[in-house]
Amino acid sequence: CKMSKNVREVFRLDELKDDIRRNMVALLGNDPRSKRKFSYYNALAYSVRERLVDLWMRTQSDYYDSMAKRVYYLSMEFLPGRFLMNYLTNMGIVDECREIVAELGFSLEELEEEEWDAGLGNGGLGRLASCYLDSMVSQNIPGYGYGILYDYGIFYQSIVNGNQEERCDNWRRHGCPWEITRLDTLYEVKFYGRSETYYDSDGNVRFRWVDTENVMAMPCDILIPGYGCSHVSNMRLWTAQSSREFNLSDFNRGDYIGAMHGKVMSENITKVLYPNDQFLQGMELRLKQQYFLVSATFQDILRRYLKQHTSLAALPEAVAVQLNDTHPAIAIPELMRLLMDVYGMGWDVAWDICTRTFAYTNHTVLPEALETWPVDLLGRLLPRHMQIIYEINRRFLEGVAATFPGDTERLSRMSVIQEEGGQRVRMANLAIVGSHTVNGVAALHSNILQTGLFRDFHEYYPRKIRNVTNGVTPRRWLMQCNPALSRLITQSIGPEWCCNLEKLRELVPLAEDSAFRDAWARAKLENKRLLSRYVLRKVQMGINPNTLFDMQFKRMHEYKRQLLNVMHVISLFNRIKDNPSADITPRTVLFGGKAAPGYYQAKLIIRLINEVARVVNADADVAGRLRVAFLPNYCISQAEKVVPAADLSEQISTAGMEASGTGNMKFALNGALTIGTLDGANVEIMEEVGAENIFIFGLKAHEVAEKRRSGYNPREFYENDAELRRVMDMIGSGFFSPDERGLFSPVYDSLMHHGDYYMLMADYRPYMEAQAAVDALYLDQDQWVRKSILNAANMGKFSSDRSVMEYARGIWHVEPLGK
Ligand code: 26W
Repeated sequence: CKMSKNVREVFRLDELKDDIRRNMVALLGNDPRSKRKFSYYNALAYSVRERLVDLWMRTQSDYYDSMAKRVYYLSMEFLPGRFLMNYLTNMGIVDECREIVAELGFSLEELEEEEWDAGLGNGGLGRLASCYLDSMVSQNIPGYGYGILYDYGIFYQSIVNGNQEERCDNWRRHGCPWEITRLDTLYEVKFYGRSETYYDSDGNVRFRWVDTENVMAMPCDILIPGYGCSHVSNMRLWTAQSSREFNLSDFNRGDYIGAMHGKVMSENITKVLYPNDQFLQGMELRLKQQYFLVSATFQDILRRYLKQHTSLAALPEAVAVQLNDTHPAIAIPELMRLLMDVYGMGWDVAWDICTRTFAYTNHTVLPEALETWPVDLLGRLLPRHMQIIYEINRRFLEGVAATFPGDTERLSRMSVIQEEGGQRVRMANLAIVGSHTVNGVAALHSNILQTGLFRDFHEYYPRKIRNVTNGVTPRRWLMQCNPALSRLITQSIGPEWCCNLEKLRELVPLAEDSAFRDAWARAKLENKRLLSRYVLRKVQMGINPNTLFDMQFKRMHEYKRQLLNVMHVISLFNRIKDNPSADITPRTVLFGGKAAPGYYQAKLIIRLINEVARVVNADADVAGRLRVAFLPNYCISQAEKVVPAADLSEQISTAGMEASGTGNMKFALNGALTIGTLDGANVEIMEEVGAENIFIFGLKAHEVAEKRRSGYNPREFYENDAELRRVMDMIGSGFFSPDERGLFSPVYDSLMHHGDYYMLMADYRPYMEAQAAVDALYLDQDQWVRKSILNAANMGKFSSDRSVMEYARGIWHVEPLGK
């Protein structure tokens, strides 16, 4: 929409074909007559990228000249997915490019498939970071993403005999044409050593960090074009390089290899992404990764700042740093250290600068995901930071004690140092104390932070904890992934929706127009056909596009309750077996998601899905009415195929546990109806689309909390519900694992004997009833399609453009740069 008509000139499209051929030869060293798709993909990628470099440099000098305040989005994870179509979409040259590629003898789609998905994150948090970069640069907000360039991203998942197996994701093995490596920019990052006191020339006590082991950080930039390309920004990802100096003592002893050993080991820091989400594994290497990101990033931030300023006093006016969860929270003591030890400031001045610079986003309330680091580990790796953390805490607790005299319980709850069970640093407490603003990611979640997890802090700092509801970028998650629907929407209401998603409201009246409904249904069917072909390719299974596509795609976790979905599937199976001629709504139930490699129960649920699928899909009575499949290796590029094809989106976490969810937004935006609990952003989705257009069921967050307090008895539901009892007994007795009867006992036991922490038993019957309502509505296609339209039409709020503007105005205090 914002795109100027002269893209042909701006991007020299007349020369694109020649450039592709030139890059085939000059950059790739390939014969231009070769017909290898991979070579053409690369040559195209380089030819596209080179068209953005000028615009990127121009954007950077705009930032510089205007002295605009810049946003630094610090994240241990980014999930950008594939870049090619995103660049073309945001440059507005998809159609032109398709033609050019066709003249070279390829389809754009087949070249797109040559790209390896950049999986530098686990799930929601990483994808959110990438959506926010797209929205920042598309709205001319000067911002950068800072992260780590892992050699190995999230593992590649394959399914072997029904089980998840992990393979390494060697995503850069064949090179990555989007990376711009800055071989000449290197920063030194220090570890270990000790903190030493000395007196400066004025006789003041000062600290310095000495006898350190050093590693070099090298940046690699990936350009991020805004929609319409008026601005191009970048994410800067760091890789570890061995330091230039030798270990002299080894070297002098003639131990050349010994001296090299340490150098080689230091490059391990950025080797691999930790594949746990929502689970902390307190590994030293992980803490090293976090500090590596933070140290390199702050050297870069201060270097850039000091090009234009002589004093650091105005840092908070020029720099806003957003901490994406606590993973980069070591930045708080790091900035204190830099300001005091390197730039000579006193504590109070430094602390004021610090707290006006940082803001922290919390993404989870699960206790096992909250980061704490043993004091002895942190103190050994970062001795000076440990001193600073103690001092931050001492001053902080002094303030708390003055406000709440005598309340020692409160002091111990709020302390940055946890004392029970060996001293540990609570990173969330540190992040709250060191930030001016803390936010949750959906209204319900932020409320839970204020009244639950961070209640003490909310009482102490009544305005610090706020809400910014998550969003997703409509460019990737509608325009790019769903061309059929995008075309229809643009034909009907014009093209502005992709930069102003609220415009989708103009579709509301069209829901009553039967011709429009037909066109809408055709677009959905087209997407379902495409997905069916993909499913056939991936798992050699035919699925029928005319059935209800029921989808649950997200990380495997007990709280997300994929198991509840399986229990519904088993119940449907039983109903069909009991009454083979029953009139039931034909469904295809699809699952996808990775389990953390060490998460036994989540892996067992993957196995259960596959075994249930085996039984169901082989049964002649069921044929044509129920199919189940688990699609291996869920990732961004798979999501782009799955999301547009969904009829029903499963968002069924135990209320109070899913901070927001963003898959819920993507599905609804693409016209899926949601079946879900009142959890995370589902609450706000219901408010936007209307309670009559969504299937809400189950316990509410406060009811879950009450039940936990008053004693929850899952067996009661088992005893009073014959259908549930039968499902549980089938799982427990080995009906789905005849060769290994006890295989699924742990699943059975977790619900029946270990307290059913996630309350599946309580929500089973309400879920079954909501699913029955789904079945009934689907039979009335007119009504279903109407509601599908109303869902998409009312998703305006969930654009990441809105979220980013809320951060910009309310937290970062930055304005879009005028153009
Ligand atoms: C230390 C291990 C670890 C790693 C990642 C703990 C926690 C995480 C993330 C914070 C987990 C995560 O991705 N949370 C998700 O964040 C999304 C974006 O805000 C939300 O939509 C999801 O509800 C939330 O689960």
